[in-house]
Amino acid sequence: MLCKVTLGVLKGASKLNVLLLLLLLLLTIISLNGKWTLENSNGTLSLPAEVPGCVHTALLKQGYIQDPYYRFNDVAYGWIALDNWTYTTTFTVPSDMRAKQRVMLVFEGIDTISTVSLNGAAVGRTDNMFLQYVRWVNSHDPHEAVHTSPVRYAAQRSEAHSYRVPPDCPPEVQQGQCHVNYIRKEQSSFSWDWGPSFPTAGLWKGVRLEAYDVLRCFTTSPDIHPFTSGWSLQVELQVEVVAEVTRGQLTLSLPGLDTQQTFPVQLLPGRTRNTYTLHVNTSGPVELWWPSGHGDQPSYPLTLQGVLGPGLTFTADTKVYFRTVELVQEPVPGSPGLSFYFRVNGKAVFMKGSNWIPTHSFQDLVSPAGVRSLLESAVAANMNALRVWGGGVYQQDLFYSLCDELGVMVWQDFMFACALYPTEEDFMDSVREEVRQQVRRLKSHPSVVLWSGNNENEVALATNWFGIPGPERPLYVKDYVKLYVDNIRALVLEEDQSRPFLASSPTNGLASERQGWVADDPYDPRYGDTHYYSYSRDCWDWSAFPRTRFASEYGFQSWPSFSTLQKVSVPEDWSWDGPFSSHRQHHAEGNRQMLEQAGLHYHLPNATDPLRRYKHTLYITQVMQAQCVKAQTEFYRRSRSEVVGGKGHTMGALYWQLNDIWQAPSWSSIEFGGKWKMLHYFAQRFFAPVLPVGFEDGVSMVIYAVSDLSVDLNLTAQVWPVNNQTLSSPATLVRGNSATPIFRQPVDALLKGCGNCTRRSCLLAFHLEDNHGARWGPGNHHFLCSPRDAEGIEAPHITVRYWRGYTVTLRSTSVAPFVWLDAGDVPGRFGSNGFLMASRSQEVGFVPWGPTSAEELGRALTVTSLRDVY
Ligand code: BMA
Repeated sequence: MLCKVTLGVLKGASKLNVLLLLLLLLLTIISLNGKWTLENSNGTLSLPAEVPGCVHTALLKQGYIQDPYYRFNDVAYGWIALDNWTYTTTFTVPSDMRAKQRVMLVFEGIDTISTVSLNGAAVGRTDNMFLQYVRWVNSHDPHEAVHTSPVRYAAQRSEAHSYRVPPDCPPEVQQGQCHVNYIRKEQSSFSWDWGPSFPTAGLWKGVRLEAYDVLRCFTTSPDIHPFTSGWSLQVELQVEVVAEVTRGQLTLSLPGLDTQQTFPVQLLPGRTRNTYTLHVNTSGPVELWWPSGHGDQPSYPLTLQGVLGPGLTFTADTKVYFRTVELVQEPVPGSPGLSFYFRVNGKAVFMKGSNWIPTHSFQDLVSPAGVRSLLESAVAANMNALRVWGGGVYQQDLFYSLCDELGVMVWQDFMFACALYPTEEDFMDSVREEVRQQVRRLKSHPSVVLWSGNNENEVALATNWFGIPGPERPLYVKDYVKLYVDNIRALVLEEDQSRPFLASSPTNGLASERQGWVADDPYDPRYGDTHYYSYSRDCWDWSAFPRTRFASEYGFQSWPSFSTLQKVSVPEDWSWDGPFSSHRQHHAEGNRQMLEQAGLHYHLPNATDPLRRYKHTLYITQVMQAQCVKAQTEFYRRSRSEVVGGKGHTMGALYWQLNDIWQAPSWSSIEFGGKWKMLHYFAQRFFAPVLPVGFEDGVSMVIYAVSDLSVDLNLTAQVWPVNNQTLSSPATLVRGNSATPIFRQPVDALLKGCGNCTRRSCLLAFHLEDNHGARWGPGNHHFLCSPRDAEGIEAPHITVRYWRGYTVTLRSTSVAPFVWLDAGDVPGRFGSNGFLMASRSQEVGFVPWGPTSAEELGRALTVTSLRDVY
């Protein structure tokens, strides 16, 4: 769909409400956000359209289409992406603005292929949704218009290419569009294995006019450099100067650190970047930014004041944070490979978290509150890191500011995923500009700890995903190196030396580099990071997991809750085998895989009432997912301090995936709309700073104490129930930042010790305690058999009582595994869930996210436990 932008005559004004940092006196700004007119190619549709926005949301708001997420609408509305669309607005500019020497038209983001014209004359052409476009509109710079939809454009580019750049099309089950790798646009917008195909078009970010006489400052980006005896701050001032040569001075102040310095300034005409190094006064302590769980996130205000002659001043305020980050790849004692971990402020940090995908198909519908809620949910689940995955979009500024404030480390991919890419010159030019702009925009955020070239493209080449014949392989490897190494990496190193760069994920890192950037086996657990998925192997068997240095992706699918699905479906859709269930499932065989994995350990739902059975099936997929990801994550966390068979020293666990783009089955732990799945409650526990992890090793039951704390602890494992008594391990020194074996006993002996216990009638619960009897971390448990084979799980009588607002009290007459509270549509989350309840009462708090009442919660609340499903 062509996104052709036509602007009217320069007259009149509306005031701008958005501006990043700067400027006084020098710049006049008019926002062109608001109502534009949108028209399709043959003029049969003409409607008001909000900017920022996109064609789909404009059609939705004007009632031309229903909710695109409703039932099968994603396919029904495929026509939108095949048409060409024109956005038009008319505005007037006040005379004082017209009197300025320069008038610039600034588009924060255009999605994607468009020609921009002003008063009928083309002023620019766009082909990359990740770019900000700035056009000097005093003179005309006509371009030929490319009138095509993103889908048609991608097809034409592929057609015109001298050789095939795979994949051509997504798997059929995704019902998506082809050749997305030819267009610099959100790659998942043509469909993904968790998302619909909505190839959007539109002005997805703001539009404004800027006018100035002498100088336009467009960014300042402080960059922190530690040096041996202190800290220095590099402040970059990017300016566009109209006057001949501008001289003056610039004062940089960090009042919180008693630091101020004035620099002589000489600005040359045109667009330049000027760097000033401020040496921070370190006579007092500089407080460091730490990842969540390791310390606070203090910031210092920084002000810039420029004086460029009488009456010509500018000021800017921003925040700076101090931290260092290194990606450590060095020999590991007793192991043939290299380590792979992040050292922040000199401290090795185990990364705990997940992968972030686009939160909506229509970026203009992403709300700040939604972004905040997801990030707060991540931190509430004890995460300290998120990977912004390369098939989506570079996130909005707010995302990174919140990550700074919350202590979330960001592994930032560049937006290339699961494909090979073309490298002809116009494509590369566009990519180079994208990298430059994004690095400049984001590099002042302490949260961003890594740049990474792409998602899975090294492994796609190495393991030949696309069946490239041997003799042609060098051509594709050459393209790969050209794109990610010779261009992206080179640019990143030029723009930002303050954080590490990786070419791909997964990768062997330095070892991949030595093999010409494409390793024979990028999944080698002894190097770099790994992605590991197996849906058919029993996820309770930890020996199946790679003992990797760093797990940057792993996961299992589940379905979202009934209340989430209900919003986009009708009663006839509520069956596991029906068309709706297969339509929403974009991962081939996904529904079958979920039930097969669940069937290994749980009874599958067999209620005669179809709706009850459907709801139980959704529930059982969440149970399966939560328990599988728990098993895998606990394996990674307990592997942090040991090397077994040359493998180990795992220092990261980022499961796939945090959030959803729509209401459908996926690997997420949070549903579209923000509701936590069972997995997210589990994550809160399995990512706890101190955690007991239990597993069977041969004939023995083993418990490790995992600690992310800086302090050492003296702990015992309290294992229960054995003969109705607690069994204590001897006190063991658990060092900070380590995983320490603390308990080992043959399972047989444990069972003998408890009288009539068998694997089927008994499970082990345990927690950690210090010598004052204080508990450290959450309790944990270990199943000695599958719940499916367990004896004596009775139908629990779970009664719910409320009192004191949102506190729910549950009572159970017997042990009830996987108790699940669901508050339906009431937005909020439970404080902590007792998933394994003994016959005692338990209080669970509910944290509402909006106005609600205890009565409303009471009406919505349902309780399910494993025994209910069979
Ligand atoms: C990965 C990701 C995504 C995908 C996920 C689940 O490898 O990078 O491409 O959605 O697996 O299949």
